Amino acid sequence: MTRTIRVAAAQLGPIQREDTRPVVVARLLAMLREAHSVGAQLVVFPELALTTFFPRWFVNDIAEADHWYERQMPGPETQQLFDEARRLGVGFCLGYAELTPDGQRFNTQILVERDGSIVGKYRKVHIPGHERHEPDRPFQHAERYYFTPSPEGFSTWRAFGGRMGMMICNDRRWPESYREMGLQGVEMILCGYNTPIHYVPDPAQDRLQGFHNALVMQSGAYQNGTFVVGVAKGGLEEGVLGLAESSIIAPSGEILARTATDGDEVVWADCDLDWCRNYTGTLFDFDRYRRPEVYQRITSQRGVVTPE
Ligand code: CDT
Repeated sequence: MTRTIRVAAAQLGPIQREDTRPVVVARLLAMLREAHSVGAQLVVFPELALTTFFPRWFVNDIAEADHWYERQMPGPETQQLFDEARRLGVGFCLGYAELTPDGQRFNTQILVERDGSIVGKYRKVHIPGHERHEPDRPFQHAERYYFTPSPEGFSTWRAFGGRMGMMICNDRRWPESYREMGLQGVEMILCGYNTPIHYVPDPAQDRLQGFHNALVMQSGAYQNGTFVVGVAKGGLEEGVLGLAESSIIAPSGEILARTATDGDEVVWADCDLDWCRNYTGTLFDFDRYRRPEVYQRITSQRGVVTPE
């Protein structure tokens, strides 16, 4: 019996500041239906999929930003997505800004099963950018002001007939993210992203954004014998160009499907989860070949310490 899941990457084009939740949810619903019409069982949406990427603006009083966050999930404006998922029998993964009842702010992603139930919630671990207003920048990337880094780390969930994991945007650049899930037997990692093409601290990296995006996700997939589904919010959003190039990557590291535009676009691939064993049972048989006893710096040390 094969464990093949047809997964869709539902890339979003830009969401402008004035776009309301109902307008955005209608776009998500259209892609959910399109993915269902081609037989997808799971639809992956990007990071912060309900709003524009608001950390590009700074507000002195963070309460002024409360309207970008969800206090409930599902809430009155997102309930429709859950209802439609249940009606169609298609699951989804959705990124959004979360404001908890005790006032904590997280960059969050949920996994919803085909019956409309939430099976997993992940809060972003690696928060990039800066904490304070940097007026000399052409645009802000103040994620470290708007979001608390999750203390919960990386989990995996049994769902869609396999073991699923989640990470968000900047997490995909860190090998620890994949390995934490690899050590839990992950078979498919779902990752939404918002990646400005212009990297303000070092513009020499701008031309490499697409290369680095593929490099980290393809190597993370291969080195951990897992599928990776990377889904962008791309295109020109409030004057800032975001990388598109959403992709579905096999445990071999090969790209199975990739978007061709930087707008709303659905691409899909059939993912046989048993393919993972070809890697986790051979070259990357962790139990046989890993050497955690000589990797101690990885968890005991944060920054670089140069030996004398
Ligand atoms: N959203 C997000 O995490 N974006 C980052 C941009 C890094 S530059 C501040 C990324 O890694 O793509």
